[in-house]
Amino acid sequence: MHPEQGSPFDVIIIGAGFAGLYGVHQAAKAGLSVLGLEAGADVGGTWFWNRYPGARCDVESVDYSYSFDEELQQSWTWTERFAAQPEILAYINHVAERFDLKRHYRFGQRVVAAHFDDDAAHWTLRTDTGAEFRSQFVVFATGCLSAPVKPNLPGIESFAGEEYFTAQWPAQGVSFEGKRVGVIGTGSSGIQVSPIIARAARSLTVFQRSANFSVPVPNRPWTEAEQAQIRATYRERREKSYYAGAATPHASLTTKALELSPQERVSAMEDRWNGGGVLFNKVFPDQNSDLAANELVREFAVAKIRAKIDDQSVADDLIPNDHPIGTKRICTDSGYYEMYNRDNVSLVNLRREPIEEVTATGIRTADRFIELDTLVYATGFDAMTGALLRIDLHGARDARLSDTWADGPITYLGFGIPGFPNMFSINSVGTPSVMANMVLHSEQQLDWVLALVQHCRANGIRKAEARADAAVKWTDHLLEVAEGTLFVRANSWYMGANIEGKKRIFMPYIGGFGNYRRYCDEERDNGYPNFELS
Ligand code: N01
Repeated sequence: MHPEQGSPFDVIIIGAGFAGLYGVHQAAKAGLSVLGLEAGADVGGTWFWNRYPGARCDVESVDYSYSFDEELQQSWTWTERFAAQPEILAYINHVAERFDLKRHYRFGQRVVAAHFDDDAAHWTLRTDTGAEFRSQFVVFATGCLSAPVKPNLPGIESFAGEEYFTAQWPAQGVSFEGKRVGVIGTGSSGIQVSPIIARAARSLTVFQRSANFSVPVPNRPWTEAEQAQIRATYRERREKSYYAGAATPHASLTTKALELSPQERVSAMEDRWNGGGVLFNKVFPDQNSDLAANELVREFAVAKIRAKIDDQSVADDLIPNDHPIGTKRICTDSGYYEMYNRDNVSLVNLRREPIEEVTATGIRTADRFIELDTLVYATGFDAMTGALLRIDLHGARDARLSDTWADGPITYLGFGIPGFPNMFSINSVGTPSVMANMVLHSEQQLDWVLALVQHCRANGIRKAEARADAAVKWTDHLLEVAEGTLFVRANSWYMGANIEGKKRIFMPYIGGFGNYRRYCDEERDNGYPNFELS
């Protein structure tokens, strides 16, 4: 309840990650009564939970940061090109303190239910502590990769050693010294954490179900000259990013792969491989849509990977052969492949040798028993829809999100779900989100939603609900764009393929951040024609 009047808040924003914090700041600045609810004990979102050693961003730090305040971006100093989790979390805390945002939040409040009252036109949210909060508008800034999934392995509950999830890493850290450690999962998290464990542990066994491509992160401190240059041109850098494909100043070449000479192609790939991060997925404009172009990039990466591994039979297992390169998120690593040259590291290929059971003391595969003191799960998330679907969500006319999305998630521009008035999902299905720089993406999302909230308030509008036909059309459009790419060929979390029984559809909007932003601008500038305003 609103502390002063006992009346509902204007807006409740759920989540204290990059998106939620920015939303709370802008809402308060606009004079709205705003409450932030956060499941964690403090701010940080993804970077609060994923504290595993080696966690690092794959977008350059100077881009993966807020742009809304010139003084903030001029005064903060990123020490490294690709920031590590502690520095990103320190930045988020700095922002929260600088703009006095924590006072708007209740921490340790995981929203478990949200019900819309049609007559009163407000939402009632209940948290896991039993507390209830009401607001006219609700914004779910609950993250795309925030609903961790524990694997469903026989006997998993019987393991008597230490167990850790990369996505719920203890703040006090973990010692692997002298331990026999197993890591399950070889996505971005497993690939980042494993080399660090390998250096400390007595032994490390990596259990791999699917191989992934990884590009080395060429991390280093920014030089003072670079920092000065970035500060001097920050505005231009941001302007370039606001309507760019991935919300960063970087773009792919404009010439298609096969139209370049072999030397030009290699030089372009070398350049992007050395540039690091996710840039390697954007060398040629057609690498994610034309299999022949993709194959050139794949062959280049395979040669690079093979060169790092002493035992080529291990390399055979580590090189993916089940998806075009880049159609699953390319990982970024620091010494992942080289790690397999160590005597204390071994790889178990679960496709050949599946896990039969977990016991109190280790893992039995089809071929052997591996004794373990510690198990690390880097087994991923129920991506993009999981955080919302884990909440008991009832909209207008008793709509339930689980029913509305039974045949797959539909949204209008990601923000609006038919049947759920005054509720906005941020960085959701139907947005570029995970394909783009999440920080600028979050700014765009919250600016758009808060403009709609203010439009409603200025015009005496009690309810804003996405039109069902607009949501169907937008979802068809996003699937059509995806069908024109190779992304639909991979069993990726983008497709919902990592979750048993989850509807397979490509969830993010792959048409580019700039194009998406133009659709959003148009909707706003035309007075929200695809929303029912009443
Ligand atoms: O999760 P994942 P993640 N038995 O889903 C395996 C972002 N991120 O946390 O592929 C055995 O990619 C599963 O196997 P398979 C980034 O967007 C970014 O690593 O389903 N294995 C897979 O290998 C990333 O894409 C950074 O066959 C099982 C792994 O677990 C996203 O988050 C860092 C299993 C899960 O990989 C998710 O990454 C970290 C089972 N029962 C994360 N169940 C940066 O660098 C699952 N697996 C910025």
